[in-house]
Amino acid sequence: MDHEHLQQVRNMSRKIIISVISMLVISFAALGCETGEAAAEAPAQAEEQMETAEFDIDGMSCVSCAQAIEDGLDEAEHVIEGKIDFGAERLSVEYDGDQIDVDGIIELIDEIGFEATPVD
Ligand SMILES: [Cu+2]
Repeated sequence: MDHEHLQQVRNMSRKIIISVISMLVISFAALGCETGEAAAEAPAQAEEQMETAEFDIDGMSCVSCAQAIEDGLDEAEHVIEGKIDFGAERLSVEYDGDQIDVDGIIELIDEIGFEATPVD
C-alpha cells in the first residue's frame, strides 16, 4: 500500500517536471521569436547609410519658399530631413545614401520648384 502510494507520488512529480520543462521550452521559443524579430529590425537600420549634403538654393524669396522645400523633402522617400538656413539660402539634407544620391535630391528640389546647387 505504501509502495503504491510512493509510486503515485513519483508519477505525479514526473508529470509536474515534464510540464515545467515544456513550459520552459515554450517560453524560450517565444523569447527566441522576439529576439529574432529584434535582430531582423536592427540590420535594417544599420543598412541605412546616413549622409548629409549641403546645397545652395536659387529662387527662394521668402520663408514660405523655405518651408515648401523643407516640407517637400520631409515627405520625400529616403530623405530623413531637409533644413533650410534662410539667411544663407542654404539647404542641408540628411538622407539615406544607399537609396538616393545628391543628383536625386537635386531632382526632388527641382520638382518642388527650386534650383539646388551642391556645395563642396
Ligand atoms: Cu516664397
